[in-house]
Amino acid sequence: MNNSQVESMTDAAAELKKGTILVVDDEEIYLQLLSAMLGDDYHVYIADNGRAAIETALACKPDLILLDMVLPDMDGIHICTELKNIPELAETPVIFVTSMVDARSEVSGLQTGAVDYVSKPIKKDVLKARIEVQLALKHNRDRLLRMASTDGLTGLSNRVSFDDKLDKEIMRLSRVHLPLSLITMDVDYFKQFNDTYGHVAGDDCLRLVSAAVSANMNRLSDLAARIGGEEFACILPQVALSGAVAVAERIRQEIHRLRIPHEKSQVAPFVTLSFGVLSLTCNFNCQRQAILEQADEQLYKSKREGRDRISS
Ligand code: GH3
Ligand code: MG
Ligand code: MG
Ligand code: MG
Repeated sequence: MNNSQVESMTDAAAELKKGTILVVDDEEIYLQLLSAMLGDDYHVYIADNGRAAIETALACKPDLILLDMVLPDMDGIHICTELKNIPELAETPVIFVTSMVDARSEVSGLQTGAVDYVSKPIKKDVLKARIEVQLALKHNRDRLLRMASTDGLTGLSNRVSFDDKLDKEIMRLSRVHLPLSLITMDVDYFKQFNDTYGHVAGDDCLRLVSAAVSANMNRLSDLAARIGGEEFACILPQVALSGAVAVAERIRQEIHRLRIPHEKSQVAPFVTLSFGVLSLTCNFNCQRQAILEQADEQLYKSKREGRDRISS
């Protein structure tokens, strides 16, 4: 077997690992024991104090945390409480693994939000079985959350997650003095497209348009959504009006390049989109509904003035 075969086998073995687990314990012997016990099946990270636990969790985004109760800098209850207050980690399941076997400790551990409580000395098979249960639950929950926030046809965010994100960004706008931009888009003469080429081709067209929209989202904080039948929108936090208009123009041109045939369009022999762009600053004391109405006004201006254009 040559080196690259060995490497690809190692990669394959790494791929087969069933998740990432962070082990937090101040005793070297437990860190070693748990790493050895879990290392073949999971990616294992370790931390020997509370601060390191939180930093490592933020960096490695584990699927599960095994948490000791007694640590030098903060106790397990305190660490678990902190984890639950960090949005990116709040949903990460925590299992206490501890020699504190009294009922009061166990109750407080569970009340803090831990999903399970396992006592030391560790029974390998029992701990592994409990880990499996929690990872399976997390896997299912993640899948349901993804499904609930994704548009089934295009894979973009759906209306619910668009509204959630917009509400969050509006709240942030009142605290942070940075602009927030919104692009709304609508396919031109799409009813005629469906009438000419059929509903299946219409769906394919919407998928192509979605891919072009999503390819132009540059930052992790940007969000592209399908907010109606043939209507799309992007939320661009910390982007000023000129930047958002530039993004809209790139999407408009990308759609042109696709040259999706549309012989009944009154704009061009291919599919085009109309755009509305709106930029908000902290002075803008608005509700989501009012903001969307203003974005729609811009979009309808584009429609009125001939379609395949951007109004802002
Ligand atoms: P305008 O240029 O003014 O936007 O005209 P339009 O024909 O695009 O607008 P209208 O609102 O009259 O029609 C929208 C069409 O989009 C009608 C509907 O059948 C179609 N549509 C909505 N959702 C879907 C979908 O999921 N798949 C397909 N194939 N068509 C859809
Ligand atoms: Mg300890
Ligand atoms: Mg429409
Ligand atoms: Mg339309």
